[in-house]
Amino acid sequence: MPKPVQKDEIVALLEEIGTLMRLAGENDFRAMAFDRAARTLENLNDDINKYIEEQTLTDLKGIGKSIASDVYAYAETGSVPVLVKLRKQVPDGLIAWLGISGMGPKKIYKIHKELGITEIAELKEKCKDGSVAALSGMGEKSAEKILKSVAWMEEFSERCRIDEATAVAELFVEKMKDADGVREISVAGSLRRASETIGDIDILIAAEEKDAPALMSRFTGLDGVKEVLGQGETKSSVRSNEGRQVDLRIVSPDHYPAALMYFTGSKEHNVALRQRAREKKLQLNEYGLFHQNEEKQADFDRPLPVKSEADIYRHLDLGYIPPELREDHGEFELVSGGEVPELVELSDLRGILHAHSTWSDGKRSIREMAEACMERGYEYLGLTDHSHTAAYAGGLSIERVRQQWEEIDALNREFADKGKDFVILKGIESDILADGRLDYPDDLLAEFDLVVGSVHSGLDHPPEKMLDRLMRAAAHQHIHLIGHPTGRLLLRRDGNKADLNRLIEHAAEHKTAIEINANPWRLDLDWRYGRKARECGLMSAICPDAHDISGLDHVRYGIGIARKAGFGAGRILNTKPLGELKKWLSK
Ligand code: DGT
Ligand code: CA
Ligand code: CA
Ligand code: ZN
Repeated sequence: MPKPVQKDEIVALLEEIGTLMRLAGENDFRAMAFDRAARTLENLNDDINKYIEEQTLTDLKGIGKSIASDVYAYAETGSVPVLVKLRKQVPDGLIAWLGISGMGPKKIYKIHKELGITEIAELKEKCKDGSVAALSGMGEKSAEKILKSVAWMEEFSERCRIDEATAVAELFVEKMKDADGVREISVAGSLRRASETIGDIDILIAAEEKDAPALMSRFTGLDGVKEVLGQGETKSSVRSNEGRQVDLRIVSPDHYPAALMYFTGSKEHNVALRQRAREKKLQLNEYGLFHQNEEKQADFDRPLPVKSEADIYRHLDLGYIPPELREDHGEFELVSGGEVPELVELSDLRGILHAHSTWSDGKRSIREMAEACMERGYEYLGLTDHSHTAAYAGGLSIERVRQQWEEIDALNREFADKGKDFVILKGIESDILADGRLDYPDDLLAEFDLVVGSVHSGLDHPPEKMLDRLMRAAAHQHIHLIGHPTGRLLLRRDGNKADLNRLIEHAAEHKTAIEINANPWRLDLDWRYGRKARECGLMSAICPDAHDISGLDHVRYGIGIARKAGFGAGRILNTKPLGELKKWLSK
């Protein structure tokens, strides 16, 4: 019996075969057949497993016998002989060349074959010494372009952190929003969805057709633009000074709501929405929502009235789905029946938990951090410097802890005398030791207002051992909050592989919260655990882990992740007013 497969998985499989065939220098017609089949399946609305079971894939236009049997083989055995062969045949080094912008598989194969090289370092050399320029169909210009693209690739990985993308996007939006003819402007794509890493930045503008050319020229001519990658009437792409790709699309005001929805994605969310539309004999596309004609296509003369994204969702009997949730990750169940989940917002935060001062590895004094919190309108700061074992980060000895408390008491007295409604909580970020114990003896831990437990050493422990450590810590009578549970650094270092589903169950049982570390390097707990956390009743907190004043503002990225996780304010400890928070911490 074939195992059930996902359509996406088969599409990716066929695409990989097509690409590898070209990299292997095989007949382009054969490779194209795989691309065509991938496109066909991508657009398939029925369950692909039905076609596999009945062996009727060849009924679909664009899928021939040989590709169909590859798919059947995959469903039956989990692998495809032709792919296994290709993976062996194509040198790994060449695959990396696909990341060079402007280098397609055919060009890669040609250079590889004629110069006998497989590594990017070799490619750079051959571009510099004139060998690439000497190839037929190439030239000085092509070689230079390749060198430039390789330099880009090496300097900027393809994806970036959300704080980097946000800074670039805000600059572009700022410079475009007041231009003549701009009716509406928004970021779209993964940035609007608050994804943890961003590929390119998408910006959408609503404007009349007559205003579009001037807007496009303004965009491609902005100061922040280093290189224009492409300029058209409705779409342009540029490379920003920081090396990020920014795409701008201009649509007419009528099309704006549907276009915003389309270009916000995710692709998977869009696919599910279009399917839902078809079930109602409607067609959804980037222009709007339309009735179907006899050919089951959009009848552009019969649009449904749409003034906003919410209207589109309503026509599809759905509540408004906030952008952060649009990942086809359970959001449709969340809003079925027209209910809209109330997700936590930045303005719900009452205080800061998890921040450092010069007492350990922070850059600012306790007073400076507290004053910055007050300026931002917060009621409390849960100060959590590092514990003793974290010697590299200036972790506090027991004696230093007591001295720090004196300083905190003095500051709190001063704030009270001045009539300021602000309190510093005595907290600690205690290392979770190799065996799962916390740093410091229990009687000292008991005296803190707030105990965060984090793993900072032995990060490479195997998953079972790591889970054990975390579970032991979560069950500790004096811990309140687990810090950055996987320890990942986005785009730089993978986190531990402990089974977080089990940790979440266990932490919820012991009334220990797990933070969403809002530092854009971390964003850990990952939002994908949101459903599990909601089911278990896990509490969380949006923690900046600030080591400086600017770090406090990272909570905005934590809000994005909490919203992606489907969390309302009630699940976030630092939305509680001080009195309620203290009550929660003391139980
Ligand atoms: P990124 O840039 O990799 O971080 O991720 P996105 O989601 O921003 O992806 P991007 O920039 O390629 O496209 C922006 C949105 O446009 C995407 O989320 C959904 C929509 N979109 C783009 N291409 C397609 C497509 O082929 N099919 C569908 N359904 N939607 C697409
Ligand atoms: Ca994008
Ligand atoms: Ca894009
Ligand atoms: Zn910390």
